[in-house]
Amino acid sequence: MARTPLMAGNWKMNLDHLEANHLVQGLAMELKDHNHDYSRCEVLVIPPFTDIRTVQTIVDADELGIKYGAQDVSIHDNGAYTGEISTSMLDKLGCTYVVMGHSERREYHNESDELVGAKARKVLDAGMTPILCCGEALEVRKAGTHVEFVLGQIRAALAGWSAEDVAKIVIAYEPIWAIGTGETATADDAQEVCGAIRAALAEDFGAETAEATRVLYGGSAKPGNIKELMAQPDIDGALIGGASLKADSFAEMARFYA
Ligand code: 3PY
Repeated sequence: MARTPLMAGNWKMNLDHLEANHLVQGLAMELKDHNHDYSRCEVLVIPPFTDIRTVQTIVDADELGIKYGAQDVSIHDNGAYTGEISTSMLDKLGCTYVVMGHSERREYHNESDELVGAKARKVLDAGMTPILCCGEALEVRKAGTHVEFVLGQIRAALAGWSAEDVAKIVIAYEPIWAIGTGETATADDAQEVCGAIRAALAEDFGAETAEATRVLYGGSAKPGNIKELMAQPDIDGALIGGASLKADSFAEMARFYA
């Protein structure tokens, strides 16, 4: 079965609810003006928690094809966890995707592979799709052990998972040295790791699962490099930072196939 490409905009800690409103309206307009075919590329925005309700209202009111999700989630259901947000809270707001293990959370919040795996499990059990991030730092890349490192992150997070469940998740490869630096991995660099991820999924969970699981590239993806990235056989979309904050750039990336 062919994998549907996914263009996901990670807004990080940017935009208040008024700015979110403006961006989503602008994005919807851009996509509509170009007759965007959502069956050829899913479009997902991932705002801060405080903007989700605003995004939901716009998307529902105009029955837009744009999907929305969250940047993180708690592994707890409810209770005394100050500052945390549960899967059921996100699900009730209509979120369909949740990111976990972004390198900024791993670095600033000491998130381990095991915690990232537990978050992915929680999200899947709540009926949403996890976007599990992985990626190496510059030292690891320079040492030439990046493939091993990234596969280690994924294998630790997905230990004990069934092939059926793995096929439902999205994996996002984001080399840390390419995040917010303007440096992009070349399409060949990105394909090397995304291809290795798919080969490891085939080895661990079988060819059918590897064929079904979507693997995204992230890290300074922009309109200027998206076509080349999307031409790679194992890249099924992108997790986009800065370029997703502008309606025209993001919409242009979602139309990579045009
Ligand atoms: C980036 O493109 O910089 C990202 O971190 C996307 O998640």
